[in-house]
Amino acid sequence: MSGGNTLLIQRTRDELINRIENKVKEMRKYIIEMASVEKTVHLGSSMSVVEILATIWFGAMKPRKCDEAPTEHDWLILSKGHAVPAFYALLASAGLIPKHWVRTIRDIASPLQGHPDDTLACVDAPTGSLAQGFSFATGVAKGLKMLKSERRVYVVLGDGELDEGEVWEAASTAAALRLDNLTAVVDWNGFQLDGETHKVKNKGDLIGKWKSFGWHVIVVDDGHDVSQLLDALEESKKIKGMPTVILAKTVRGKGVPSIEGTKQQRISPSEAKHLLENLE
Ligand SMILES: Cc1ncc(C[n+]2csc(CCOP(=O)(O)OP(=O)(O)O)c2C)c(N)n1
Repeated sequence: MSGGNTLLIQRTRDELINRIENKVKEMRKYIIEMASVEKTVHLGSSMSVVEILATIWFGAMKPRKCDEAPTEHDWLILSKGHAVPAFYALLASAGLIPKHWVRTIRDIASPLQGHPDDTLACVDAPTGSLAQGFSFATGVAKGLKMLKSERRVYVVLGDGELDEGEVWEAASTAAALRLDNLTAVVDWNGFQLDGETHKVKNKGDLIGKWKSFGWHVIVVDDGHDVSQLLDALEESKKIKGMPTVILAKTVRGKGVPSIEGTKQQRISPSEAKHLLENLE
């Protein structure tokens, strides 16, 4: 490859990273805005997954519309459905829902409910009961293979979610079916509702577990680093004959100092308002 080409590729990549980082900033504001009007949103869980969702959507998936046939787009399934504010923020920053909708979150009449609901365009699967989104993703990946579609499935899980037996049932099925069109990303923030994941139920050797289930494993040391995530997602597309899991180390509550790196999910509406006023 000529030096000029390498430079061009580097510049295109830098521009992409820059674009995603700008989306990330915008998404964080929307999430805090949601927390300022509705204190029950899972703020910590949403803030930890922002870069993961933005990098999948803007950096790995083929640009998509929301009204395409299921075989004609890559899928994104948020198996940790309680973090849906991050997904709504993604849709708002992509211009796929009106921005003012974020202030209606969880209102009984709002299209933005507390968990993903596929009556909303661009929600590929209704989730919320942990692990079910992952099983669903496995089924979709198998379906796409049967239809000889080139499309991929991305599914995002929490590390606490891995306590669900159903996750491992689906993991062994995906490996047995050699679903190399499936990329799972684990938002490895070290916390679940009751506290630190290793104290609630020791997860042991997570890397070894996924490997022994027949998955290609990639560890991302900083799951808030868009460049590292992009590399991992690119690598997952090249793996043949087995599904890939990306274990991305993140910080729960990233960007909200009072709850960062804790199990806390909520801040007061006034703290949210204050944060919003001071965000860049
Ligand atoms: C089957 C099931 N059991 C319990 C819950 C309640 N619940 C919602 S969030 C959560 C913790 C999830 O932790 P983790 O997967 O680590 O995600 P994080 O919030 O850290 O992003 C639980 C137990 C649920 N949604 N589904």
